[in-house]
Amino acid sequence: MASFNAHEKEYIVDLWAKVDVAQCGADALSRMLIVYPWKRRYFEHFGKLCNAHDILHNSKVQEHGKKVLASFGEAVKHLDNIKGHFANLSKLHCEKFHVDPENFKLLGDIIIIVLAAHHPEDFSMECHAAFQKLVRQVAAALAAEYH
Ligand code: HEG
Repeated sequence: MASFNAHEKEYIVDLWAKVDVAQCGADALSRMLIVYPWKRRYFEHFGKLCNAHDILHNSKVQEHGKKVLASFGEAVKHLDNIKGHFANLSKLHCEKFHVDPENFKLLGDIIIIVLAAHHPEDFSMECHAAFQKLVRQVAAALAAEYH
């Protein structure tokens, strides 16, 4: 995995310090479930997810979105070992949650959109490029233990 240079690290760490993980996490997961309704099947045990209203008012979606983005945020603290950091979580998604790893790329793209929407002033070309690299590396790390 390509490493992050000092500038990329700075863009990532600086923006991340401003991110409201609960709000952006809930926003990212809700958007995925609204825009791609067939992804709802992974979360059937969260209760009613029939339409956008259900999704936006489902407390389990909000909690899980926060959990996922907090976990994503751990990558910011482990920029030099993203693959190692996510090895166990990759196994869990493969063996227990049976999530198709293509979804990690999709959610990564949605996370970028949500971060840019919440922090438009910060989202320069350089900031975008650094986060694009980060979401790709997290997606690759989460897919790494699939067999
Ligand atoms: Mg996953 C559980 C992190 C993408 C579906 N996800 C979890 C958990 C974490 C996590 C920390 C809790 C693990 C545990 O119980 O020990 N997920 C995580 C990250 C990312 C991601 C960091 C990508 C950035 N997850 C993801 C995607 C899907 C998905 C794209 C499906 C489309 N995750 C999923 C499911 C569970 C988790 C179904 C179990 C939820 C539950 O029943 O509580």
